[in-house]
Amino acid sequence: NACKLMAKQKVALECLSYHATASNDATLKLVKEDIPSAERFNLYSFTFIDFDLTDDETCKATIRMFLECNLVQQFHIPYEVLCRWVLSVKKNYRPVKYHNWRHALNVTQTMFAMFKTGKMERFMNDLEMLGLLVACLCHDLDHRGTNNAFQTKTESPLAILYSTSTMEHHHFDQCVMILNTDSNNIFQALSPEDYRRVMKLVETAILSTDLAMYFKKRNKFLELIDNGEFDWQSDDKKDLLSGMMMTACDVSAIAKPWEVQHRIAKLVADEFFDQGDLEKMQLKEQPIAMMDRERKDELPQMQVGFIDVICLPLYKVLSDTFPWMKPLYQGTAENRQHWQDLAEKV
Ligand code: 5BB
Ligand code: ZN
Repeated sequence: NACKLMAKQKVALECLSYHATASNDATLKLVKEDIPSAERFNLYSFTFIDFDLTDDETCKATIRMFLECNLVQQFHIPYEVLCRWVLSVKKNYRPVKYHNWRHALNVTQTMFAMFKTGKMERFMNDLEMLGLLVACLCHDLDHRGTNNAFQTKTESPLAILYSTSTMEHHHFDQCVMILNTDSNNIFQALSPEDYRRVMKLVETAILSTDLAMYFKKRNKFLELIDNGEFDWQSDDKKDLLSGMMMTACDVSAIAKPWEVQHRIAKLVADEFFDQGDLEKMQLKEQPIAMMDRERKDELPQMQVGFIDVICLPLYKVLSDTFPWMKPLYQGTAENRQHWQDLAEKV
């Protein structure tokens, strides 16, 4: 445990040089500005796209979702604190190719669209909706563009601190750190009981974005569905449902219109290749196919595999159980065809 303490110090020092909360100037500027309507941002649609939004507008879109769910009023979130928190979260994403602030926004927007257009709101109370939106926005905080296996292989301080779900634990830590920073605590008006509950919810939701957790939860979820479950009220059942929804949001780029999916897949691939380069140079190791630039021809086939093994089964069970989620299944099935066509061309 002396080891863990040292690791924790290293992580803290590393982060100190990077972490920053939003400036007062930026916060007050955002506070004064108008927040455009949800329609203007296309927030209710599963085909929302962030490409044409400025950084400023991405913050406003985020705030619009919290307003639209009535969470600001319901939980007495001071508006200035909400603005500062959104800016701080944005600031604590790194400019990596895929796991950046834009990814966080897209994941949050899919959760919002699931609540509203997907009609999942009826299974959640207000505190759970607040927790899930916060979890989505924070779920990849301080991502370095490298995965858990890389942390383990390089014996990074983070891997010493957390041996499983390494990065996900760190994302949650970062989330807590921002909330605990002056005037960033959007949960400040909550009762101690609600505060504890929402933090637990956020933690469970962020940890469930580890793919390893997803496979564990998926089997339990399928068992419930097979037993004809339709009451999602108990805490452990809602944990399962929330976990499935988090993963469904996390990979939802796969369900976007083809041109969008194609462009995002390139970003994912580029980030994987960057890790592969690090493995070649630092570790003198041969990276797996997915991270090997030399094998980029195999990308379409890998996307088909990703869709068949992870995405389609998830969207299938969700849309069979909750019919308004069908657009996610539909979009993914269409993209599968496109990737399959490309795979056969080579
Ligand atoms: C994913 C699991 N991994 C441990 C081994 C590789 N697989 S994979 O074969 O399904 C795969 C997925 C292979 C290549 C991929 O991308 C090539 C560009 C992907 C892939 N992953 N494709 C995507 O469009 C996306 Br989005 C992702 C998600 C990356 C983060 C994974 C987080 C999963 C949360 C449940
Ligand atoms: Zn993510």
